[in-house]
Amino acid sequence: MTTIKNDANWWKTATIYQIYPKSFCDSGSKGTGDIKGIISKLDYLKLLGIDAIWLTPVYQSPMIDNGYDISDYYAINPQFGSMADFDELLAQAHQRGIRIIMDIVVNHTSTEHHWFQSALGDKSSPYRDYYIWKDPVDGGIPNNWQSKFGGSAWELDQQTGQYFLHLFAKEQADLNWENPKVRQEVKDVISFWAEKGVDGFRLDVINLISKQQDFPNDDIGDGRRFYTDGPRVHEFLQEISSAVFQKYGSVTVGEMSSTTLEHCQQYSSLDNKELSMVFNFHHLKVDYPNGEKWTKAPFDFQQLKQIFNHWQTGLNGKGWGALFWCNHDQPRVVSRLGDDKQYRVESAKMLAASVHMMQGTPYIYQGEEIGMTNPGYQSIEQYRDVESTNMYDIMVNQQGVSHEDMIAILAQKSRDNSRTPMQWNNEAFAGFSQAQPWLEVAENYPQVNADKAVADPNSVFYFYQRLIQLRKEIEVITTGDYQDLYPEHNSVFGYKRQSESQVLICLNNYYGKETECLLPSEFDVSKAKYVLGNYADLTESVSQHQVLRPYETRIILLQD
Ligand code: TEU
Repeated sequence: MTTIKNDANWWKTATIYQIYPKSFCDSGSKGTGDIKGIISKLDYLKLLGIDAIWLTPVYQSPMIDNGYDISDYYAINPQFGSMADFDELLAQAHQRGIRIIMDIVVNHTSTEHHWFQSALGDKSSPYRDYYIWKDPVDGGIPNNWQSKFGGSAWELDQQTGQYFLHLFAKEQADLNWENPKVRQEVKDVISFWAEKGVDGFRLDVINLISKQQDFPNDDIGDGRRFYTDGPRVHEFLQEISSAVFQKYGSVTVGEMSSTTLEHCQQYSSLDNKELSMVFNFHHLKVDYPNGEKWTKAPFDFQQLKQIFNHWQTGLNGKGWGALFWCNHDQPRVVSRLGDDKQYRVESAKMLAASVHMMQGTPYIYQGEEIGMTNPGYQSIEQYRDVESTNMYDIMVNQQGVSHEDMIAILAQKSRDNSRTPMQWNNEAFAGFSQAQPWLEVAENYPQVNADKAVADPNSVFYFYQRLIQLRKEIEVITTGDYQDLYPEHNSVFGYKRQSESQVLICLNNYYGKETECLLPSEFDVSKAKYVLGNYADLTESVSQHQVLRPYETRIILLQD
């Protein structure tokens, strides 16, 4: 039996695997995944070699936003199983040396939460001040702030005539963090899960919790500058951290929406006063021309390199970042930046190496390790995501975008691209469930599935397994500084990591055509060796002149 090592910094050499339970594995025939299904796949995850699981929300929820609308923080949604199932998952994972990180959504609750139900329509409710209420301005909405899912961020409470704030769906009411009782509730919730033995927490949109209290109209934007990295956010995080995270030794990762490097240096500062590490999304906006997500566009390669450079150099020695391409809100990276047809395997591996060799903690989103692709849905009826269906309505029915154009945009940008059922094998419904799944399986499951990947030594799966091992074997991957070697190159993304005793170079060709580059002249190729690549025939000796084949990646190590 493997046990969990008691090492406070375990997460600096760890790789974390994200599970979206609704789409991972159905132990029965509901068409939706569950906790028992996850337990049945722990050996698969052990083989991959991951250190921890980040479990997206499994709490009681009406599932308007698939669990990011929590109606009871202390209960498991029966759709996923019972508290006994959860306890079993925790025990079984720990037995295999795998830690569990829970998703905590405390910027907002579901409007079905009993706090909100009591607050709605009753100004004298003890829970009224748990939420953010404003009187109408000029007979209408209090300001022009926009919901992240489209439309106004304010919804009218008919009975009292006041509006409540919802930065996400109207069924997700923002909590009022100015109220100390709310902060106490949050501490209680997190303590409950920490007491159970949960190892850490992923904090949903945690940099949005502190709103500028005059709630001004935003003449130049959608309001985000008045609540992103807001006035009291660091104070609030320090309060929660000293009361709970530090007490239990929990690892924490904050999801930071539209944040800045300066704020992230503080959120994840090495003195551990706030959080262990941060997710930022700037590198995933390189296909949002002028910041616009809802348009079909190629990605900006130069911008991608600049963003990585900015964050890698800026966090080194100051904070800690999460390394990732995919999650349940992002399209599949092999479809987005790679070639999901001719070079699916090569480009999936190259993209993996490009982020796994950086400084930070890598996250793998379910299915990424077998190179799963976007499903290429052709009809609006195939989508389930609240953001996608809202945006379809706004853009097609209100803004006059054509149905065909919107279908093409959704096929590139929708969050459902990553939420399709995990492809386990070539049986019906990809082995995800015995019944029709809640969201259609991608058609390529007979070719792209976990069984096939595990049986093939050259699969994407074993490449990820090797990357996870390398992080534990080669110290410079964790500690080294970062330098972009070819900032001007139009197809190579190559960087150098350097510590006192090791130098590692990671070369990546981001395109389907052969290209070349020169290793830096001070790099002594006679002492260097290839550690990993995605083509079979890498020679023993490393040459200064590097010719990279389509989507080729090469990891080169030099040590004394
Ligand atoms: O997401 C936060 C968030 O702002 C986005 O990733 C969002 O989905 C995207 O910008 C929309 O274009 C988190 C969760 O990861 C997401 O699933 C939830 O829907 C959201 O918070 C609300 O809880």
